[in-house]
Amino acid sequence: MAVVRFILGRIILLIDFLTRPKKPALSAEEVANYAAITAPLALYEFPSCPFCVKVKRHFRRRGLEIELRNAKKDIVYRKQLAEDGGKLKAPCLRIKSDDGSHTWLYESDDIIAYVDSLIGITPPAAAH
Ligand SMILES: N[C@@H](CCC(=O)N[C@@H](CS)C(=O)NCC(=O)O)C(=O)O
Repeated sequence: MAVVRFILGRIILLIDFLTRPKKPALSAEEVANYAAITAPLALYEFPSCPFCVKVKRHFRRRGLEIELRNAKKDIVYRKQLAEDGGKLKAPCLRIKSDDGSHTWLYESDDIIAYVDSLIGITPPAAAH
């Protein structure tokens, strides 16, 4: 099972590499603005997890540089994710508040919606 997971993970990384979305052309002001917005954020990830890859591709598509923390390899990040976040599950976005406390946001779709909301992009209203 571990071998199958390993091979699938490699395939996911290869497909991601071959089809990686282009970064948008941002003005210097947008780059500085986005850097300030994303400074309090860190994405806890398992690098070959398809949900993590989806989120990272979205960051790239938007031109967002968000710190990545490999919770598969790094035992400190792994412990933080499990104990402070509450679940050893990825992706998870750690959001630092002004008072130094952290909020942990799980679910790839919620992370995508959250970062979009930070840069003023709201999802289209659902059709009725
Ligand atoms: N619905 C979640 C699925 C995330 C997920 O299943 N991640 C896997 C890695 S690919 C995981 O962390 N599994 C461990 C667990 O569920 O406890 C999302 O979209 O983020």
